[in-house]
Amino acid sequence: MDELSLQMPQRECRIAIAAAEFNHFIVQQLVDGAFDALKRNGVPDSNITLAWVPGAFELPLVTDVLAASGCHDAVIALGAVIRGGTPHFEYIAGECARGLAQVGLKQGLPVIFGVLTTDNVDQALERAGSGTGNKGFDTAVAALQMIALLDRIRAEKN
Ligand code: INI
Repeated sequence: MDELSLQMPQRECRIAIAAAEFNHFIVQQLVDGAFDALKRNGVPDSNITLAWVPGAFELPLVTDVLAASGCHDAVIALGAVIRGGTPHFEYIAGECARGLAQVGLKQGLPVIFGVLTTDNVDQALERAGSGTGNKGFDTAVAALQMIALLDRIRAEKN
């Protein structure tokens, strides 16, 4: 059996983060969590590109451009879509998730979904806290794990 377990990359990594400005007070905490996880796993700030977009709806396009640039090993998309009284939430959250999934498949690069979709601000804050309760931190770990996994699968193929 050839088991490919989750590991950290054995090489230098370059990471792009696309972050939505909407609900900035939450998204900034996700960004901080992602930077923390990347630093703890040996990725220097100089290897990280951070691009702010107006809202979650804009994340797929900028993620696509970052992924296509060839300058990054993974793109992390961070945002916070919070349910209001209208169907707006479903359109923004749905299109954002769909668009990001398409970018990853099209570009063959890990695109990591770090967009909170919550019913209220309290639920979002719970997921943007410090340490292990921070989804930004988790997405950065997932990005590195995916880079390592794809490296090993692609090396086996060659
Ligand atoms: N964008 C978000 O990132 N989160 C939200 O909760 C949100 N709400 O609720 O409207 C939101 N809207 C803006 C949207 O993402 C676009 O920036 C805007 O529609 C311009 O295209």
